[in-house]
Amino acid sequence: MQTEHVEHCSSDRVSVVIPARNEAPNLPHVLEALPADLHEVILVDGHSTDDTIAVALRARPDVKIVQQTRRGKGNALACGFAHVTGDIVATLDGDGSADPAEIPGFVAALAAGAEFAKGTRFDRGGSSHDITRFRRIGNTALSRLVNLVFGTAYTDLCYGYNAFRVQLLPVLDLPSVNAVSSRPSGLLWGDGFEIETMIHIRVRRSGARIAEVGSIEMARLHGASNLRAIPDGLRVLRTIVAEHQRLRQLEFELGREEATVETGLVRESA
Ligand SMILES: Nc1nc2c(ncn2[C@@H]2O[C@H](COP(=O)(O)OP(=O)(O)O)[C@@H](O)[C@H]2O)c(=O)[nH]1
Ligand SMILES: [Mg+2]
Repeated sequence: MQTEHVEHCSSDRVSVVIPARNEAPNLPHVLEALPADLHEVILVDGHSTDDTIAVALRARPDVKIVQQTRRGKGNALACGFAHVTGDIVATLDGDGSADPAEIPGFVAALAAGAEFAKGTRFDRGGSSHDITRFRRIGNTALSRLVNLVFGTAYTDLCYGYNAFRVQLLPVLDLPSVNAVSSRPSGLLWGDGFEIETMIHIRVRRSGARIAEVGSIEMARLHGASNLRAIPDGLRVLRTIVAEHQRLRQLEFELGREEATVETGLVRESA
């Protein structure tokens, strides 16, 4: 599927989506550091048991609070995307690890012609003060695997600081926010930390212009990461396999459609 290439114009409205689960001590820092002139700031609460919502509203009274429908960062992002009304979506974490002052750099990459500006901590001047050695090795290996399988040139597969044009939302085809999971975990595939991998593979498949943007990840300010390196790393690995199968299935269906049209077997009533 090829997306229509859309040119950036300076009047583009930037919507910021911030997933947050128990980030009350970190949110004032994040929200107060956001650049001026944003179209909207959407905070997706992950059933927080602390003061996340109250603190967010105090720090930024115009913040739009969205309650996520299931669990996990992926579901949080999908819920946030469903409320976006701007032209550009920027995603950043609410734990203080992502510098909001980098948003204009992402938007500039879109202005320069990219449709997806993908943050990288490992190229273009980026770095991380947050990632562990173990996670870094896993991320490098998984990035290489995706590059090999999907022909991408990603230097940081599992990073969620990105900006992209809203026209790309349909190609992400994320799990419906209204669906109910019958799994004991309460998650659908794509609801967890595999979300970045899913997005980066699907964007690639859409044919969108992708540009990597260097980003300096700071250490999370307070609290602990929700990510569990081994189970979540395995979810990423399974996502790569599942996306490869999905791609083959889509290509098979496309090929069958084309063959049907070519051989004149298409029926009016179909
Ligand atoms: N709404 C929501 N946000 C989440 C969830 N899990 C993680 N987050 C947020 O996603 C961002 C990144 O998560 P974090 O735990 O810091 O993972 P890490 O950065 O990969 O170590 C933070 O802002 C978290 O609060 C969730 O289940 N729901
Ligand atoms: Mg973090």
